[in-house]
Amino acid sequence: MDQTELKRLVAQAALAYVEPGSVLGVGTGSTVDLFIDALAASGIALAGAVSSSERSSQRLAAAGIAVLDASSVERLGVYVDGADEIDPQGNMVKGGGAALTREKIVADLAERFVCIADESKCVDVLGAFPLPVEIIPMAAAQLSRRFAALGGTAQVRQGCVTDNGQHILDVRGLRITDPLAFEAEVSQWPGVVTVGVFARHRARVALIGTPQGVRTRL
Ligand code: ABF
Repeated sequence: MDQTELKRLVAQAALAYVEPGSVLGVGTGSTVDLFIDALAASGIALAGAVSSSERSSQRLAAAGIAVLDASSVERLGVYVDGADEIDPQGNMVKGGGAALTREKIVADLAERFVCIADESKCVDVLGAFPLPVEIIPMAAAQLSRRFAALGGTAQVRQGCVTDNGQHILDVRGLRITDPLAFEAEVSQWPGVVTVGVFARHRARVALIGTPQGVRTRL
């Protein structure tokens, strides 16, 4: 099975966590694209979806699923989203798709984060994937120096402006052994909009696509 087939497997498996008639939180990325397609084909009727990006909003609308504003809901039962890395505790690195800020906003509304990923995303320690950080452009140099002090090499993602009109730093060379502490520390640095470590909002359910089938980690 190639990576797309593994992604399709977990996208299909995530339907089991979708409550008919509910408002669903929907993430961003190619795995989520396949989840939206599976949702459309399933016939499950939703009250609507709260989306984490323009990309997902367009795909949801094309599938006939009403896209609701995040401010119109108080709580979501489930948030389905992918990841760039996920560790055994459900901590994630996210933001390869430049949607990390709205992903964390929607994840914060949800009772349960259901992560859908192929097995290539599973790691023991976060950091091999260049850590995405959404930043205010004027802080780029100072934040790069702060990451360098932690052993990281930060690079502004060329040609990328987020849905929020900000920039992304991709930070290579980090080994994030305490994701919760790292997320808390970096989140308070001036100029950081969102750091792509999801520890406070870790996945409660992880559906991992493998050639032997879907491995579910609760
Ligand atoms: C999104 O899922 C992003 O945070 C992350 O980069 C992406 C994973 O991408 P894909 O599903 O395309 O592998 O939530």
